[in-house]
Amino acid sequence: MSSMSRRHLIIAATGITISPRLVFAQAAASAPSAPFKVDPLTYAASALEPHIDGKTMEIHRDRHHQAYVTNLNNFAKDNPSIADKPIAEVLGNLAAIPDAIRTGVRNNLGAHANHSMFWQIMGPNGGNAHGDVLAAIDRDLGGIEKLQTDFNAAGGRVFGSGWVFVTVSKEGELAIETRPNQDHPMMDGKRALLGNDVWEHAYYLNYQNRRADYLKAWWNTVNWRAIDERYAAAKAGTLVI
Ligand code: MN3
Repeated sequence: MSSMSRRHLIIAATGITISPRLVFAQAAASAPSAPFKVDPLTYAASALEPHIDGKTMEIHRDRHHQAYVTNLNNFAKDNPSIADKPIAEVLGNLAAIPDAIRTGVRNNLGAHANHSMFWQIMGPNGGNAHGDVLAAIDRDLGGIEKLQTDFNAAGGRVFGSGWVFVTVSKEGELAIETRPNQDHPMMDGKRALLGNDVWEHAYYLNYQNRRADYLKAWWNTVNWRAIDERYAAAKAGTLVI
């Protein structure tokens, strides 16, 4: 029996009346109506200028990412299990999602994972690659310059909308991979160390059709301290998004 129906019985038995507002508060506490949310930015929207302008950041996060999250919360009303399990588990087993919402969950949960990662790996004064991450980049991707050249080329080849990633295995091996639309490496049981959004909404206000210029400038926004943490978490098996 749910806590709501128990409460109704108690109320009926005692004759006590409680305000609708209290009932609503209890219902909200026992079953969150909006389990997905856009996390707060840890830096100002304008902090990445001139590489990414504040207006683009605001529209991208407050409208595009928020719209994906709103869609997810609507799916979760009738399918709470999509919010109860780790994102990697849901995205890693989309076949288990009911037919009617599978494509919607793929697109919107993929988008939520992609964007949550994206805001986290950027920031002002992000420093440079060093330590274990740099060693892995040297070993697997031919060094930082070759990584950037190859990553930008791969991002440039994405036809239409999609993402370019550096994926990381549990052993710490790195690879450059792309995905269409809002697909995420977690759909293949992999993890993203970092990734860049090459949907036009990520750059169009400032760069118009010049995706190559955006891809090149984007490296100035990367927060290598966050990448260090993600790399360690990936090897420990604790990287959530
Ligand atoms: Mn986007």
